[in-house]
Amino acid sequence: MEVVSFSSSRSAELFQRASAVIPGGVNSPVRAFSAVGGTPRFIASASGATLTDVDGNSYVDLVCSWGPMILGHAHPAVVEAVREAATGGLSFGAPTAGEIELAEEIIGRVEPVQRVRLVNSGTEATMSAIRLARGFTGKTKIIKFAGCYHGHVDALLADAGSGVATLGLPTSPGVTGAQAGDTIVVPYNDLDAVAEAFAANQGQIAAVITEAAAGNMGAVAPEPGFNAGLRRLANAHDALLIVDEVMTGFRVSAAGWYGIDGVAGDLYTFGKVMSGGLPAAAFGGRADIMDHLAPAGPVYQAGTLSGNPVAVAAGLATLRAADAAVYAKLDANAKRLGDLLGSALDTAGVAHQVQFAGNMVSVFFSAKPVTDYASAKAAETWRFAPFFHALLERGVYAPPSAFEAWFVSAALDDASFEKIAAALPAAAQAAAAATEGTSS
Ligand code: KE4
Repeated sequence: MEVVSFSSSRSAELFQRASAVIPGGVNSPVRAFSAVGGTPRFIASASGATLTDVDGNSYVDLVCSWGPMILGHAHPAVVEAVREAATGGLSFGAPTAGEIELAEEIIGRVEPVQRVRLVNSGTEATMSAIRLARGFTGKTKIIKFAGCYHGHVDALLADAGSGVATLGLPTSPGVTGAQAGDTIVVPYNDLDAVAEAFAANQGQIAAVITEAAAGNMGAVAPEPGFNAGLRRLANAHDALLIVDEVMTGFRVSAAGWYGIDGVAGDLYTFGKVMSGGLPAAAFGGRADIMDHLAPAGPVYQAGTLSGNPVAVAAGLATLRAADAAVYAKLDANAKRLGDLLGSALDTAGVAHQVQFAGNMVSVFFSAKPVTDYASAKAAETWRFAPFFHALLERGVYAPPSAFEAWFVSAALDDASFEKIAAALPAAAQAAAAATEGTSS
């Protein structure tokens, strides 16, 4: 498929103007295209599986706002629910019936969740879950996995210390050694490293936090038995298991990753899909733990807009429209995308892995499977930028980073896949032709 005349001049103008008033020109770093270079596209509107940018270019959307838009954009039932809620008032700072319904919807889907607290972002959910785990257990240390991202929580912006079981080091200026120092970072899919960390920190570990299936190093599924092993180790060491389903929740099945592996966490974090694309997220879990939260208990947590009625309406409408047919479509669309990616890259003769974590997909330019962050970083990531831009110029909007999952929606149709299939040969060729150090 030849490149149509994709102008991005209006996006470029807006990016320049944005950069004068917003750090990096964006309100979340990944949107700046820093990992792939070029001009981020400023989006004017979206409908179904299509994004339209300010230059009038349309794209098949494989980012879905980083997960939320499982029904596709501007789904009529969701837009109507938002319109109706908004005409009744935008925010009250007082409880509403909708918050109960959303909590009940989550509880009804994820069996280990008995109580839910609504918040405004995944970061707020994981930050609060960590505080609650520490408050409930009276212990301070947290185990997390390299390559797993749980939002920009100080305690979780930590890298592995010198030894597997040693204390974490800040990954960002502004995070103090003390804040990162209670976090132990170990390799993903490595139960021995987790056991070693517990043994070296006897009686001090409040919780292990893990992405139910990793999506933030690219899609890397937990190896068979990994999550069950975390459950066993947490039990053996009287620690909590926090399962971060912000990305997988209500996407990879009606019950998220729990619906796939049945491993019960003590606490869960949710976001994205349950928000319908508006600012809403949640954490929840065992009643005996959650009831330690203020005002029922002593662990403080609060939020002016938590449970916002318009965001709750969007989340409820999304979850209620996400029936078995939608989840079947998501799975089928992920497989169809993966098959097209694999076939095009095979034809171009470039070593690659198309990997799935449920219906989350990623492409790694690696000759062997990626099982953790070290192997994700060892891939020929310099092939990704030319691959990404060749897709973008042909109307396919993939995540602008080699370390992200690709997200399908139920709105993808034959025309969407024809456009993806037409763009892939040139993109695969661009990846094959890339040489280390030349791509942006
Ligand atoms: P937010 O604070 O961005 O709503 O959620 C943080 C978060 C927590 N847990 C998991 C498993 C997540 O994937 C996220 C956020 N995901 C990224 C995508 N890699 C959001 C995109 C962005 O940062 O702009």
